[in-house]
Amino acid sequence: MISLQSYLSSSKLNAAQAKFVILGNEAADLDSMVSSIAYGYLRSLQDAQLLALPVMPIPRVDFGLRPEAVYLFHEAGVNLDDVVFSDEIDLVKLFATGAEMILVDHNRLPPQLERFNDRVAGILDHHKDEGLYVDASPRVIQTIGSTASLVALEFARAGIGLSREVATLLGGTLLLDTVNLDPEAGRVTDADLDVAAHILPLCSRSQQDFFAIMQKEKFNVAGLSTHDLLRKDYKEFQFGTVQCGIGSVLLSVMDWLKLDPNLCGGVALFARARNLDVLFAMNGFADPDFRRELIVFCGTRNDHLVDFLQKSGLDLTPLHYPEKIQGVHGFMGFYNQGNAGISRKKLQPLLASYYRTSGSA
Ligand SMILES: [Mn+2]
Repeated sequence: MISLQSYLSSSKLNAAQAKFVILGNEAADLDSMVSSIAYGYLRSLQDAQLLALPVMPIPRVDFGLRPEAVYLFHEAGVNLDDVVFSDEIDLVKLFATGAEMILVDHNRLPPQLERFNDRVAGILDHHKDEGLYVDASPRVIQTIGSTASLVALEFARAGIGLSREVATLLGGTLLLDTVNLDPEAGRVTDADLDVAAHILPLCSRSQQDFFAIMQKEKFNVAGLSTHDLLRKDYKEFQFGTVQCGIGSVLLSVMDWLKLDPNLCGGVALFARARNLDVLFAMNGFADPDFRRELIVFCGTRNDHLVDFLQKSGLDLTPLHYPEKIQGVHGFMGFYNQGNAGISRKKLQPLLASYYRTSGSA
């Protein structure tokens, strides 16, 4: 059996001939990157001629913004020189020569790739099913803690055992995504537990140690600017004519202000540079239990939007310590989000329904 490392180096070497590009979501979180690598590897084990190429959907320089991924790739023995990033491959050219795509950890292409909708050949995901690409095969969209679990299940279905490297990648991701398999966090499912029971014994560290390191790295924001914190785990959505960005930011507003006293200016600049009508920062942090805060930045003041979020159950309470900016910069609101269960994955469909009925920013 070819090793994960040989698979990666040979897929990079033959990148220009790839028949399948395995692509995670644009936030390029750990689940996306790990799932694309592990699933590409599985497909190549099933068919050595297939040339399935995992592409990390971020420029190489941005990989360092994800210390949990830096750690886990190293732990699993993945050599970064053998990983392909979005700025190292001409996807347009690949698709023009007939390559197809397999989406992991999302089931709708971001706006900038929508012209390749007809190239989506397969999906493995755990987000809300957008009902697209109905002919894709496989088309597995399942409520589960992590796409990494779905990939592990695909290995099992294929009757292919997991090496220590692959188990480490999938196991570390599963632990992080399900907050150490904690039912209280509301992410873990029975299927994840089955997967964990199977793969964690194959990893080189105990579950507790492994999770503790992953969690520490995930929340490691040393040296990051406001710009970096916003783009580190960022997705953009178009709702009608409304351009909306949502960054997931892993520290409290108070800690963010300590890192960057000009937080407001930085958020406004980020929104302007991307022509956003609205920008959310979803702040999630341990205090010691998991808590959320929400920053809403709008080009023009929009009380309806906040009212809508309130009616949708976010349980928002205004936070007063930063000055609101109004006027040329736009309008910025800071809130404690009492309902910590509403993540970006849940906020996005709420916003889609809001803009469908309100029709404007
Ligand atoms: Mn995921």
